[in-house]
Amino acid sequence: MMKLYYAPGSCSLAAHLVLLETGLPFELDRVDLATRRTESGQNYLEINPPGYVPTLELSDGQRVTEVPVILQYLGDHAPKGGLVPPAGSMERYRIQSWLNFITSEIHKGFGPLFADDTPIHYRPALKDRLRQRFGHIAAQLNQTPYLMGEEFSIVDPHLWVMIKWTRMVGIDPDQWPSLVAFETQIGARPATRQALRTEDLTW
Ligand SMILES: N[C@@H](CCC(=O)N[C@@H](CS)C(=O)NCC(=O)O)C(=O)O
Repeated sequence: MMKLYYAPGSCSLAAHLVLLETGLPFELDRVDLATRRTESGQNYLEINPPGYVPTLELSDGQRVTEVPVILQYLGDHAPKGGLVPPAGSMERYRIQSWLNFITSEIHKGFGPLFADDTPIHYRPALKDRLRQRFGHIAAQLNQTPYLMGEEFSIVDPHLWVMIKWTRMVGIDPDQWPSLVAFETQIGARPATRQALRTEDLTW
């Protein structure tokens, strides 16, 4: 069975959501990011040397790392398919552009806003940059219900976690009604409800 190493409410939630969407069997192992130990008693640095979550461990022990790659692995192996366009298609490159945009332009933009040691005067510029990036996302969601168009895909849970984070750092998503509609829609999916219960989140 596959295993996901995760920390509640972190970016690993995107992988947790997509795992549930696929219907594939999996187990969870919670990582304490302060001590780098897992709930099952392993040294997490031996599993993923940079020490961050998520890591997806396959049933044969091989490991897949980095959120955009884990999501694509899961989409490619979803028994019913339909969660990611086929490799080599133009649509696959399009979803990779979104995944990369979210991971590098949005996800990594949050890091300094969550850190206590970021100088206070630097925060407004960080938030402005993120607002500009979310504006780009909102422009797409003004046209289509999901990032890739009319159908839900692996990139939507990734985006959903990022929208949830905006509220934690004082960026008001209400300025983008299409983003809030998307947030409500993804938040109501059975997989999302289940993941939030399991991770004990009251989002
Ligand atoms: N490039 C990595 C980044 C993962 C990442 O930033 N994980 C955060 C949680 S959202 C983490 O574990 N941070 C703890 C640390 O870096 O020590 C990926 O895409 O998987």
